[in-house]
Amino acid sequence: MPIKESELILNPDGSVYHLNLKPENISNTIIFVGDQDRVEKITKYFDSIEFTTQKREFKTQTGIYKGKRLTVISTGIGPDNIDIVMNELDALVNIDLQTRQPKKNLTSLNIVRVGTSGSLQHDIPVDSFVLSSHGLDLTGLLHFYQIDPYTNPKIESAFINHTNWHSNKSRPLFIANSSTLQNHFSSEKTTTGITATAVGFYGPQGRVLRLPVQDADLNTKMDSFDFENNRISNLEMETSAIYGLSKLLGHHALSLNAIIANRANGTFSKDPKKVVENLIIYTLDKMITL
Ligand code: R1P
Repeated sequence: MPIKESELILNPDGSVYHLNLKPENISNTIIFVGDQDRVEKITKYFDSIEFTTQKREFKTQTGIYKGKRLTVISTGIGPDNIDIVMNELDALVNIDLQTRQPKKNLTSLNIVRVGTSGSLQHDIPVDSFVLSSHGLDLTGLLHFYQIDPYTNPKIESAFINHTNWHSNKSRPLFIANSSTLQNHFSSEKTTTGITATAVGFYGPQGRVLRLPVQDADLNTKMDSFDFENNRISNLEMETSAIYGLSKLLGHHALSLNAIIANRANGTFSKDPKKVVENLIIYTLDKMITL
């Protein structure tokens, strides 16, 4: 049965609905950024750019960096956008858009997020790079899929007990990165840790302006969580969704984070643009040999 028009929506030119992309517009090696203005901060290093499009917060450019064809896409903020980006990218490579049937031979994309993030640990300072070993999903998104085979119940139960996690909130999930990409991108310049992914910027990350939060101690409890020497290093809004959907769809994913704030000691980078720039250059140079 072909996938119905209401489920896989295509634009009149045949491109996928939100990303405005056709299969030929993307490389199998993709960089995700949050901010659409960060796309050109990456592609300004390219030798050539063959394709550019933007719809809403989803800006895409594809080109050549030192002989390697790469695509850079902005995902906007949050896991809800990741649901759109991952499903539509997968459709581009793994569904025949003419027949609306899944392909027999599936393609695995390599996806690396270059993000900004706040550290939760005193000893992971601003201006450093964190490579996410796992995404700790606090968003609930992945429970809408058949995610069980990719979860880690032991560490999840330990986290639930440690934080006295409220049963009204969705069960936290620990989802691993691609070990192949971890091996390729880790170095003495990166600190490896678990990245917690929140579903919002304020309450879900413990920021109080006028609204009290359900658990005011959650960040402190995350900070002190330690499961067999695995610590939660940082907090942002996309990694676990990228990891979970990549596992489900058969893609390889890694999240690299420029630490611009340290929530444990209250510091903020004096030059956040510089640390992001440094991470971009680091990532691009590793991409060449991927
Ligand atoms: C919040 O300000 C945004 O910044 C962080 C969070 O994950 C969230 O998307 O990442 P990006 O700079 O990659 O968007």
